Amino acid sequence: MTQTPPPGVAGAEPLFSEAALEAARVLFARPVEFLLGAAHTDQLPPPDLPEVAFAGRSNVGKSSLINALTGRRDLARASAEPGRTREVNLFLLDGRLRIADLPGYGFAKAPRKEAAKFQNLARAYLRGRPNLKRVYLLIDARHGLKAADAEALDALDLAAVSYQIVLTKADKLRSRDELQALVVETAAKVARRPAAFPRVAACSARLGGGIAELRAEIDAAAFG
Ligand SMILES: Nc1nc2c(ncn2[C@@H]2O[C@H](COP(=O)(O)OP(=O)(O)OP(=O)(O)O)[C@@H](O)[C@H]2O)c(=O)[nH]1
Ligand SMILES: [Mg+2]
Repeated sequence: MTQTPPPGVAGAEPLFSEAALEAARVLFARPVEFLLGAAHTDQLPPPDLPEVAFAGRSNVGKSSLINALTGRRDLARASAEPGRTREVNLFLLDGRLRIADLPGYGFAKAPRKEAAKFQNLARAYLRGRPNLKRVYLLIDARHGLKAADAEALDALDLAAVSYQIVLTKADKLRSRDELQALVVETAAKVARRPAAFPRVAACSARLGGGIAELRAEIDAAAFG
């Protein structure tokens, strides 16, 4: 199958027009505020605004990516200690888009057992948000899709929530070719999953690669 290489990868066709990239840049430069951390789904605000959510294994870079997208250093709390984000943390961008930082999965003393559970709170959130426009399922580019991620993908497919794979920490790979190969391989792995978005994104929160394009992806998913 053919698969569009990730933005910033040699040979990639531009995915978004200059106008779309600029509109998304402007959106993400608007004021953003922390709304609340919900330990239970009944603490969530009514589903009256479009929402996007960031999910993935502990330490994959969810909080760092939210900071990179919004250009804020410490909006979402990022940490070298896995399992840092334990609640559904909601942020409000420009008074019109909510962004959810979900607790990571796969971190426990018995990792396999914990991974199989895909955190009940995140699961409940994913099932119960009619305003959820897309979930960004983050995968560490050094590891690729793992068995533990299959549990999360299954949960998303079951909940019929549209989700897009985002390869994180792209700066840790040795070359663009390596990244491109991983994008193609990952896209093939999710091709038959009913709720998976066909395009696989890649980015580096640290160096900024792929961030402008991911902003445009989010803008399109939320308001397109
Ligand atoms: N090299 C590199 N490191 C990154 C990148 N993004 C995040 N990190 C590092 O990865 C670690 C985890 O990042 P977080 O953003 O806290 O990850 P998280 O997914 O929110 O983690 P939990 O909340 O524990 O589930 C931190 O040490 C970050 O500095 C990236 O793009 N490149
Ligand atoms: Mg976090």
